[in-house]
Amino acid sequence: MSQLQALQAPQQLTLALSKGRIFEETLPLLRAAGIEITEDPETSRKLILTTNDPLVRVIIIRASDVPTYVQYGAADFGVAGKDVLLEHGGEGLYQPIDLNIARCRMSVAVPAGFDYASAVRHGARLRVATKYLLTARNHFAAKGVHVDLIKLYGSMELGPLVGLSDAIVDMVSTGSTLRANNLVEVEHIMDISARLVVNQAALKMKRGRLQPILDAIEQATRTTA
Ligand code: PRT
Ligand code: MG
Repeated sequence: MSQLQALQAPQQLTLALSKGRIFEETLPLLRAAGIEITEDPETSRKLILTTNDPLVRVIIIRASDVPTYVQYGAADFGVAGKDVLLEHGGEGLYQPIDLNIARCRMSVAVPAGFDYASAVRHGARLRVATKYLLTARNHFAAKGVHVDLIKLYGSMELGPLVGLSDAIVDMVSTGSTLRANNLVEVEHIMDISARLVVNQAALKMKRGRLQPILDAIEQATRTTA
């Protein structure tokens, strides 16, 4: 394809989403941009979903893989939590919109009887289990708390219950998972919400097609906030 043909060809867009809350909460924002996903990822095993717009498709991937697909241009844009973006680093990504969805907070939690404040005051070295190594390392370094971080991929809440760690760093939304496991929040690290991320090259090359979608989503985010 010549450069001129490439410029004139209709521009296919690929959007990266993860199943579950990100997918569910992104749907109304897409609808506001005139995009309806015509398949349900919960019942379909397909990894590429069609939409009412033949030039827009949606890929369904793990939440933590969304920044990677967008970074390399395998997806033009995607939706990912701030937690995931901080761990990824954001290289090659343009982050234009805080969608204000999938909201939660990142916190430090410990078993109910554990005196975290006193342990910290006495300079104890704490073992902390988390999926969020970078963010946790920055948090404890800024506070001067000595920690050994243990990388987990899920169910962080189990760590302190079986003696793997003294504390965890995880996402909290209603707090019911912590309560059910006899853990208490002792530090609020940051508020988390999902962001729309765009591949930097796609933003330049496909601006004509992308910008109206980004504008409609941004508008919808403001009216539903
Ligand atoms: O599940 P998977 O391992 O594939 O990846 P993931 O857990 O990263 O994906 P997903 O879909 O569960 O979460 C996607 C994004 O949603 C996260 O990156 C966060 O930005 C955001 N989010 C919002 C949450 C929560 N709320 C949340 N409550 N992510 C995880 N949780 C988990 C938390 O880890 C804990 O186990 O829910 C539990 C706590 O919930 P409460 O309501 O009991 O406090
Ligand atoms: Mg999950």
